[in-house]
Amino acid sequence: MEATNETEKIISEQLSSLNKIDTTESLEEWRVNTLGRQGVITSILKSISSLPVEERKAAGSAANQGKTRLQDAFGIKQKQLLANASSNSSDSIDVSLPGRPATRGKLHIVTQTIREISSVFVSLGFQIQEGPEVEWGKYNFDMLNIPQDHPARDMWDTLWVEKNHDDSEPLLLRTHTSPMQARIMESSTPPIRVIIPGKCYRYEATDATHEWQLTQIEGLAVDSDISFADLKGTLYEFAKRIFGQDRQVRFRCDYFPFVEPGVDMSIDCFKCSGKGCSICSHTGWIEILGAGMVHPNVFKGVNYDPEKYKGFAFGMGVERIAMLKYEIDDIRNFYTNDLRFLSQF
Ligand code: FA5
Repeated sequence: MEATNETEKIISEQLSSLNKIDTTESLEEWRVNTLGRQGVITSILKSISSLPVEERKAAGSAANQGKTRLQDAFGIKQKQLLANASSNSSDSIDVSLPGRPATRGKLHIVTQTIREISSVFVSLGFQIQEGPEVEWGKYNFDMLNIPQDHPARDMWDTLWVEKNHDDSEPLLLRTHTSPMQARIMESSTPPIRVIIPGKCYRYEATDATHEWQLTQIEGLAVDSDISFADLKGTLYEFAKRIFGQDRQVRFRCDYFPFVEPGVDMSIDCFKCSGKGCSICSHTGWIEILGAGMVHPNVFKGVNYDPEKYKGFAFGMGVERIAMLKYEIDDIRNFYTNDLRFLSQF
């Protein structure tokens, strides 16, 4: 009886020391000392043969039951320690940690500027249309009063897709959005008030204010009583709404074969406020658009009577406008896809 009590005492001591274990190394040590070949249980079992016969049965059964309890408790402890180890490892998921903020995409600054300019013109009664970037030579030049071999073709250095072989119509990347003037007039009757935003391409060297891919917004208004004053009023209103009251606006005579008279419009340079710097080529002004009254020959080409209809047209550079508005000093930043630049807007 004494041996049985002693066995139970040892078993509960082993269980309580097992409870305190929190590393796999000390668990292994416990297993060897308790359940191993030279462990506590083995020595209890060995000692049974030296007990009086009448005590052996009870002592043996207490030792075997105790061994089973210790083995079960060992198994449970081993599982607990394994589970803890895997939840602490680096590839596990800690659901209590705060989530990583997802970065929100934004519209490109050129797209934002197109939308801002478009909303000004929409509020003035203009509609928005789009047209093809790969264009026939007929629309890019001929119908804009720039016939084959006309020196004005050199105004726009062209990227050709297919130059004319055997007198077939040449195909090119449009150098400006003006071909849409002809396309729209050809397929509709006045009154027309429309803007056409889109990409254009020029075979030219790049610098701080020139890119080979640029975005323009073309404007066209045709009606029976449109004058040059309407053109100036519309463009002043646009400049005031986009740049604010304080910026200086300058109109100068300019030549475009598809308008007469023709002008260009500039805004005072944001960097030097008109004093002259490298961005504005020391002129104090940055040109943002060309404009004028639609040339009678363009009207004739789309079967409009130039005696009956008058119209104005303009074509503005969107990147140049964004440069002025946001004080961007190099146009090449727009298309290098550097997030440090793009995420500022
Ligand atoms: C034209 O493209 C004419 N189609 C504009 C026009 C339309 C005149 C209707 C009359 C009537 P121009 O080549 O000047 O004109 O370009 C117009 C504007 O596009 C310029 O004022 C400038 O803001 C922008 N631009 C021109 N070339 C570049 C370039 N390489 N890089 C960036 N912007 C440019």
